[in-house]
Amino acid sequence: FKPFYPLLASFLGLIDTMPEALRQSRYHMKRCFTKYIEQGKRLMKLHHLMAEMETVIDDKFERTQVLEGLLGYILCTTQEAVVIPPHVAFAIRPNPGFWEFVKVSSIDLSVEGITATDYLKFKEMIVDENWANDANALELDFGAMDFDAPRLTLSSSIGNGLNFITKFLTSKLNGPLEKAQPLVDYLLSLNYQGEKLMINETLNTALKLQGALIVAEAALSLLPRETPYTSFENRFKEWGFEKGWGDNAGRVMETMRYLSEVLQAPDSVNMERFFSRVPTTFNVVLFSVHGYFGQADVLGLPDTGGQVVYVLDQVLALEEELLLRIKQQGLNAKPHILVVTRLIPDAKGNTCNQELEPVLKTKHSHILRVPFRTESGIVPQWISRFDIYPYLETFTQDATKKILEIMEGKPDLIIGNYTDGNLVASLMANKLGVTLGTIAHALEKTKYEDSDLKWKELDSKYHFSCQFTADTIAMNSADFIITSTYQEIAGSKDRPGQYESHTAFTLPGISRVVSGINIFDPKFNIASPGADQTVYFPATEKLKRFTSFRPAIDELLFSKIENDQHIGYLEDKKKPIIFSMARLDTVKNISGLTEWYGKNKRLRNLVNLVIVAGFFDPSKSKDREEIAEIKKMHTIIEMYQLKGQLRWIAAQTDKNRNSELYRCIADTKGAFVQPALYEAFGLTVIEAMNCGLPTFATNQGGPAEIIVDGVSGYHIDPNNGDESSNKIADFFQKCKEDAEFWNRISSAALSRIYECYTWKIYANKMLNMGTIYGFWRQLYKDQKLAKQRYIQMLYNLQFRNLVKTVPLSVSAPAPQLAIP
Ligand code: UDP
Ligand code: LCN
Repeated sequence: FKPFYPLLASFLGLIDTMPEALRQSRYHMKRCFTKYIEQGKRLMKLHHLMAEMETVIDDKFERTQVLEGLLGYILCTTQEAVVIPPHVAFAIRPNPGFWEFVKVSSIDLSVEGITATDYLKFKEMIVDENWANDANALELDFGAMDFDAPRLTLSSSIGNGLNFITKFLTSKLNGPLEKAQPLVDYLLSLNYQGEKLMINETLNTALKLQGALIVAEAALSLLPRETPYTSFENRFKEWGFEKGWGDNAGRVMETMRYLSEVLQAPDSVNMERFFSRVPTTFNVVLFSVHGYFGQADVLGLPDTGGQVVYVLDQVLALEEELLLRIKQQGLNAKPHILVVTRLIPDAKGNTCNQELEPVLKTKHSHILRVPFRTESGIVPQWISRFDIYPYLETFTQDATKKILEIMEGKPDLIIGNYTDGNLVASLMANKLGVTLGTIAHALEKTKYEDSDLKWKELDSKYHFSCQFTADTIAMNSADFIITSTYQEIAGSKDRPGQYESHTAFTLPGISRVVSGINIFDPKFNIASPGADQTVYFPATEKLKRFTSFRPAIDELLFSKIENDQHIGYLEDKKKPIIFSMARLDTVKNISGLTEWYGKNKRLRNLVNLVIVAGFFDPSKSKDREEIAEIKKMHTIIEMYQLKGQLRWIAAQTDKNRNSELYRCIADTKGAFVQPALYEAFGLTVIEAMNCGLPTFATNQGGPAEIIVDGVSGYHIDPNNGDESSNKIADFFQKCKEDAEFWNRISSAALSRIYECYTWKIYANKMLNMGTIYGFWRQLYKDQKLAKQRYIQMLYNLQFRNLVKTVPLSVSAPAPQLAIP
């Protein structure tokens, strides 16, 4: 994005105004900068800058003056600063996606605008001077491949790529009819198992197509709407039309009208309508590689959380939408969705050792499991997602072979999930020339502070050198990227987004990524997941309720017995329950919630607390973080004497029973609390709201977008426990005073879900993406190819070497595979 920076600089005028700002409080600033450089080379965050400013300017009024002035604004928009005496370089982010870099001299306070490259070099000086000064250090610049591709310009449009592309296509096809030729060529390329769809060579120019559409529309207008396509199929074929326009005269006429409008004078409404009718997608491959990936008894196993739920629900929704579309297109085709994951011979009693397993509640979808293979044979054991890289290349080859065999040809769409799935999906899509969508769920980079600069410290444990390179490869290979929320891409006013953090970063000694991804690229699309509404439905839908689980749930919640399923008990069973359910990771902050509750007498008087998480015996866990959390929970329970008011239930794997548990909590007029320190999306929030539970969820991450604070639920600040627990207490106090209040929040939560967070909305958007980005990649073929070549070089020369640094897991001889 090099040309972008000067534009932004003049637009915002930051660089021009900084000397003036500094002049305003020159004396104080001089002292501040002297303080900043005092400790030598280091990286400072905004709160460090502010804290040190406070120690230097002790007069509150003067400080306020400095902070209220322009310099204050600049400092407040600083994300980080690099101190290399006598200079301090600032990375400034005035708005989501907009970055500026400036260097200030602490000697004369002179200011210089610098490029991202220079800023990164500055940063590298802290950890590796040789690398920073190496004139030939490897720089990755994906922006250099962008040529004339259109980009969004408004922060507010980020994540709305499909809409932008549709508008852009409109202008691209506008003008003389010949400009629509790429669309004609695209339609000519459509087929199902070799059989042509939509049009044949008779209509190989836009002029011929336009003429034929007029004739066809006139003929259709004479037919009753319900006339089946088969009754006029032969006549249409003679004119050059093939199947796919619709199942009856009415639908065919609508589809033809949309296209006629587009050919006459393209507009984005008709363009979108037309593309949503085009039959392009029948076979879909979804990669979700690390496991355990199964349909039962896997949740709660390491690395196995919401992603599995998401992918399985996605399959149901996609198949349903595909079946509907195919029927409406008048085709006999069968959609086939394959979820491809790794086969784990040592399956711990679940089905992860089966090669092919039908996806429950679907007609044509399967889980395909392909084992990891090394020179010594099949890898029998589970492998952490952080250590998975050495197996992925062979896995891709084996999986591709198997997929082509099962599908009897190439898929129409490939979707990756998480770093490993996205990398494998990229390799396969690049090889086969298939449209590719990627989904991250949660990118790891922003979870650990300065994880790029300090990669060497973390690499033996997390292998971030592989992960960040793989993520960069996948993001740039993808034709479209699906995110669950806006913040995932572009963060918030104060916090950069997960994708945004890949704009410019550095792995000293490996590569300086001067432009890793551009979040203004229209490939980004927000399509939020939902929850399976046949399972997660409101507590008020009494007839549908899964009543058979009631005795078990009663026992779980209210029995006084302590065993390996539950500890603690609820003395006063009449009180409403606040409920939370998550993996027992530090980031989920379940122990934080327990402590807030312990400390807040008012809250303890109003409600009981029920937690579903992990297990109670630390010796049962292999995960260091989880062990620490288990111990912390026991300490808190003891310290605040919570038994009698708290029930801690071990991780629960039955989704039907869990849904009834949410509803039983709703019966107590309780609430769901999601207190995570950071949550990428938060499926439990969606599940709870679907069951009509008022929900309090973290303001750090996705949930802040799902809930409109004070309307459809509440935001809580995980870093301010007192404020959060009081907010929950205020709610229950209010519910005591106004019997209708609970119902109002419950209904608003449901309305919010039905408007924005359903799988139906998701599947519809996703299939439209498959079609429109499929056309888009044909339009920008040359650019796509250039990028692919660059990516291939990066993969071959860089990534493969990084992978060699990841040790293979020690494996016992492979046991017999259980292939049905
Ligand atoms: N879950 C579960 N049992 C548990 C904990 C969680 O079934 O003991 C399910 C929960 O219902 C949700 C998923 O696991 O469907 C967790 O997804 P979320 O997005 O909340 O978090 P993640 O684990 O992916 O970080
Ligand atoms: C991973 C996470 O951490 C959650 O926030 C998401 O809800 C889940 O994946 C599904 O996308």
